[in-house]
Amino acid sequence: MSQIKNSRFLRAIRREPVDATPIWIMRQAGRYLPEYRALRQKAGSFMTLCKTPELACQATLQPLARFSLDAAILFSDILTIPDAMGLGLYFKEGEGPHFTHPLRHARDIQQLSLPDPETELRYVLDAIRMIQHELAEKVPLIGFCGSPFTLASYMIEGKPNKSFPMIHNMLKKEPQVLHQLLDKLACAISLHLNAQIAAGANVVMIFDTWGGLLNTADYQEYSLRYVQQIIESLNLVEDTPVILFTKGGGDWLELMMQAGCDVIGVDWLVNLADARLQVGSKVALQGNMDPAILYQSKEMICAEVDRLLAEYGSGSGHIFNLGHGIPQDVSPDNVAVLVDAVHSYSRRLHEGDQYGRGTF
Ligand code: 1CP
Repeated sequence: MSQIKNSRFLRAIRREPVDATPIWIMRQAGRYLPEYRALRQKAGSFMTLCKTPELACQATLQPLARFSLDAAILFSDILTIPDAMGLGLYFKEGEGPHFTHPLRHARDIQQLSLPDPETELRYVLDAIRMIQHELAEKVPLIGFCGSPFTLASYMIEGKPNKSFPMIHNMLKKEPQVLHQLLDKLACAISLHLNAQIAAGANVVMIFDTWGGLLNTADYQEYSLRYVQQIIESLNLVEDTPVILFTKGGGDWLELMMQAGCDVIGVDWLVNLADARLQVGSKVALQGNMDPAILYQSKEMICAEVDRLLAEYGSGSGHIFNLGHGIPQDVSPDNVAVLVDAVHSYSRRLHEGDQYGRGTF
C-alpha cells in the first residue's frame, strides 16, 4: 500500500483505525497567516496568486510548514470555473469576489461554453502537480470545487450576498433556465474534478456553501441532484474519496449520503454524536468546531476540542475541522493550540484500535 493511502487522513476516511484524529482546516492557507499576506502582496492580486502555479504551490504549503496538519488543500478558488467560462472574476478589496459579466438573461446561459481543464484551467492542474512533487507523500492533497448551485448563486448575483435573492427569483420564475445553467455547471465541474484527480489530487471536496439556503425539496432538485451527477461522473483513481460539505445541511445527512460521498462535512450546528448515529458506518464525518472559538483563550479552545472529540466518541471516522472557513483575523498561535490539542487529546479515543492492522 502506498504511504499516502496509509495516512491518518485517508485511514479515517475509510474508518480504519488511526493513532490520533486527523485535522485540517477550511481556508487553512489564508489571510490569518502573515506569510500569506506577504505572498499575496508580492503577487499583486488574489487572482495572480491563483493563476501562478509556483505561488499557489507556496500558499498551499505555508500552513503545513507551521502546523502538523494531516492534509493539504490546493490553493485556488471555487470561482475559477465561472472565470474560465468567461465571467471575468476579480476581487474588490474588502468586498470579495465580483464578476465583470454576471448572468442576467437566458441567452447568457445558453452562450456559456465548457472550459477545457487542460487549457483554460491548466494553472490549477500545474499547481497540483507541483504541490504533489513538493509534498513527496507527506500528507494527502485535497482538490476541490464548488457545487453547481453555489457557483450559480455567485454567477447570477455577480457578487457575494447573504441571501442571493437573484437565483431564488430565477428558481421561482424560470426554473428551466436555472436547470440549464446547473446542468452546464455540473458538466464543467465534472471535467475539472476529473482533471484534478488525474493531476494527482488524493481526495476531492465539493463545497455546497449556499445549498443550505434552500428548502428540502429545492435542495434535492436544485443542488444535491447535480452534486450526485458530478460524483457519479468521477473517474476515481484508487477510489479517490469525495467529501461533501453543505453549510446548513445538518438535516440532510441521509440525503447527502445517498448522493454517494465518502465523507460529510458538517457545520457547528450539528451534534456529532447524533450525526454519527445517523450515518452509521457508511460515511466518515468532518467538522465541526465553531470558527469563533478561535478568538477565545487557549484554555477555552482546548476545552472545546475535548468536548467535540468526546461528542464524536471513540474509534475512527472523524476528521476534525472547523464548521466553516477560518476567519481572517484569528491568531496563528491559537491555530497551533487547536492542532496540537486535537492530536494529543484524541489519542485516548483510539487506544483500543488496532492501528495499522486494517479494518475491524
Ligand atoms: O486574499 C484574500 O483576501 C483572498 C481570500 C480567499 C482565499 C484565501 C478567497 C476569496 N479564496 C481563498 C481560497 C479558497 N477558497 C480556498 C483555498 C484552500 C484553503 O486553504 O481552504 C478554498 C477551498 C476556497 C473555497 C471557496 N471560495 C468557497 C467555499 C468554501 C466556503 O468558504 O464556504 C467560497 C464560497 C468561495 C468564494 C470566495 N472566494 C474568496 C472569498 C472571500 C469568497 C467568499 C465570498 C463570500 O463571502 O460570499
